[in-house]
Amino acid sequence: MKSLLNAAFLVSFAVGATNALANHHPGAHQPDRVQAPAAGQKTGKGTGLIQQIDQEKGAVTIKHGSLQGLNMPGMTMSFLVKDKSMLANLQPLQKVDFELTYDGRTYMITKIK
Ligand SMILES: [Cu+2]
Repeated sequence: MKSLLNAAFLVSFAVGATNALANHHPGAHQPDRVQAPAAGQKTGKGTGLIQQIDQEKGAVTIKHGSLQGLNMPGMTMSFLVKDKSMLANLQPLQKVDFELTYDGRTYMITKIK
């Protein structure tokens, strides 16, 4: 009985975590143990149009299509880049292909061109 309750608890937790990920703006911080086992860091890739570049912050705003691997629909949002030098050759309205990681909290572009 106890394990059944635990299972139900975990399932409802997992559903909550999945919903948060689908919205991709999790409201509350989720404890690390809630993350799917072996998920760790996820990777994804996508295509989009540069909207804005923030050299100081090391971020780029991209109007992107759905992201492969990350369950994210198309939208306009800001991403951090792994290295600010990656922003050097980018300009607004440029079409880019990019790869990124998601560690449960932060989306980080690792490749963009
Ligand atoms: Cu997005």
